[in-house]
Amino acid sequence: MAFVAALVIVFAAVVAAGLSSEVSGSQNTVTVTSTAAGSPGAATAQNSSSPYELTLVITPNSAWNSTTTAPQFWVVTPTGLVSSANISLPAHRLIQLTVEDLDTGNDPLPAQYSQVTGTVGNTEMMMNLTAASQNPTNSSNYSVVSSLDAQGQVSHTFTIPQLGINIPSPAQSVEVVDFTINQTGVFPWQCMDPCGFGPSGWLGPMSSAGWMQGSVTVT
Ligand SMILES: [Cu+2]
Repeated sequence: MAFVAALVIVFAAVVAAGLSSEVSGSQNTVTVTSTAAGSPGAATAQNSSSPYELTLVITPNSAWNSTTTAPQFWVVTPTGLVSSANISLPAHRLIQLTVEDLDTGNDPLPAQYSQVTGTVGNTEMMMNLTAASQNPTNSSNYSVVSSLDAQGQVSHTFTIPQLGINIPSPAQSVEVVDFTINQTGVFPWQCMDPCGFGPSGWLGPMSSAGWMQGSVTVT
């Protein structure tokens, strides 16, 4: 139940961070508790004896231009959202990544990217935001999964191909995973679910840093 309790805190942070203005008074406290120091460049700022925490949020309606919106990955920090174009992570240390997918639609994607890979157990803890918002202490709203339905259950992925890391997320969900990167370098990250523009879905956000791709610098 401790993990469920932790996810309830994450859920509270999601609400505080973006879904509701009613709880703005508690935003500072909640945000610091669950998303501390995920900012680029802050890879060594957290207590190194505990997991390094990185929180990403996918906003569904960022302004692509004056007439078009698109989904966009952001890094959540105690002081707000910052670009996901360049994400810093520590090498040789357990990383706990939370992906908050606030998007509302799913798109088919290649089956291999519906698998959870590169995480502890090759699994992710997945929270159904809709169900959990109605019954947050019901543990059945939090499931550990190793794969999703490639045809109808994936909204986006956070994928680092060179590291074998693939984390698929359904619309309106929160994922929590643990992984360790035992090398240093700069590695591209990419959403593998064609959520952009054009016939292929790969134009626009899918090929733009800070939207559906970017780089991860591991030091
Ligand atoms: Cu995407």
